[in-house]
Amino acid sequence: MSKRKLNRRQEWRAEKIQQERQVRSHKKERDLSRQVQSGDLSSEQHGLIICRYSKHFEVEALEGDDKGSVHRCVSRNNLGTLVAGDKVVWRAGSDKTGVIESRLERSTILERPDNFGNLKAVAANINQMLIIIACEPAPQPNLIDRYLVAAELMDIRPILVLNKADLITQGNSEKLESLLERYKALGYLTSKIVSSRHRESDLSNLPGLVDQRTSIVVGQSGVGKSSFINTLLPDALLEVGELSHASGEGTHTTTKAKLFHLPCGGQLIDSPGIRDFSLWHIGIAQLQEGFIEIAALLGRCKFRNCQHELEPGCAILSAVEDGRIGPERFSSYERTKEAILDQQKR
Ligand SMILES: Nc1nc2c(ncn2[C@@H]2O[C@H](COP(=O)(O)OP(=O)(O)OP(=O)(O)O)[C@@H](O)[C@H]2O)c(=O)[nH]1
Ligand SMILES: [Mg+2]
Ligand SMILES: [Zn+2]
Repeated sequence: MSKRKLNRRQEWRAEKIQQERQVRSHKKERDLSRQVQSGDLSSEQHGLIICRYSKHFEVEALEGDDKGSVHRCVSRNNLGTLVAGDKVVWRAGSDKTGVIESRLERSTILERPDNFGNLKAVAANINQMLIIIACEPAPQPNLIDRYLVAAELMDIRPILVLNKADLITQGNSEKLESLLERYKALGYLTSKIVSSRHRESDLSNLPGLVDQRTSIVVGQSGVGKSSFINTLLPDALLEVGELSHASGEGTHTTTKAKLFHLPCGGQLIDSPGIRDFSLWHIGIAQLQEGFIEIAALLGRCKFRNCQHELEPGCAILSAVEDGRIGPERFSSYERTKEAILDQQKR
């Protein structure tokens, strides 16, 4: 079969799939309207998205007699992406089902580009980011910095949390301590969990940091994000995966962001560990704002359009030279800048 013919056929198939989708979506809308008219659905109320599955959502009732119960809901068409943490208007149906009618405005949204460069929402209305690191898989400072940039740009508080402290040895402690110290020196909060695998873990300093906040738990696959939530909330029963024997990396066990309530009043959102939290969607000016020690010096260079690369009188390069900006952070900034510029050229 010629390539052209194959392409036509593929086009026809894509069109057909599109038409079928439209028919299905019209039918769904018609059925939902019929259910509302026949009184099968409750009046509108506020709800919270706990988790998004491929075709439905877990929605928690935020008001009424049913407050706190979780319903399996479908959504009306054209609501855009709904993610864990989104507040919605919905109607309850029978047997813990329901229909999402609209989404309320978000205070924050964490987004990241997927491997194809499309921006994907991860979680909404968060006001804190717990960046989990561990001795294994080994921390990637550039990834930590990218998360920090995302938190800075969202204007939410990041906390660096060292997990798997039970695996800290004389051999690896110095490196981990100096990594944490670097971020502490920048003014970031850091915390240590003795072990998220053992119930008797010392998590006592964490509640103060997480209560009354909605925190997204992020970090490389395998650092123990889900284990950490299971320890705080044994009923969460999140799936936990061994590290790969071959690579020592995590095996991408968690695939969906999911929200949990803490007894102390806060919320935690577990998220899938990713290989590369890209920042392709932001500009260089935003990147500079996200590195707080660089942001503090913006506007102080001799030339107004200074690129902080080779220019004389550059306030940032001179801070790198005399150690006010650490070499690791600056090279991390340069690496991320290159990645963003590379992506923009494509
Ligand atoms: N020694 C030790 N192992 C831990 C600790 N916390 C988690 N682990 C182990 O680390 C591995 C990965 O844990 P997960 O909780 O699945 O990690 P995750 O960050 O949720 O990984 P993804 O869902 O893939 O992003 C599992 O084998 C856990 O048993 C800890 O505090 N100490
Ligand atoms: Mg997980
Ligand atoms: Zn400069």
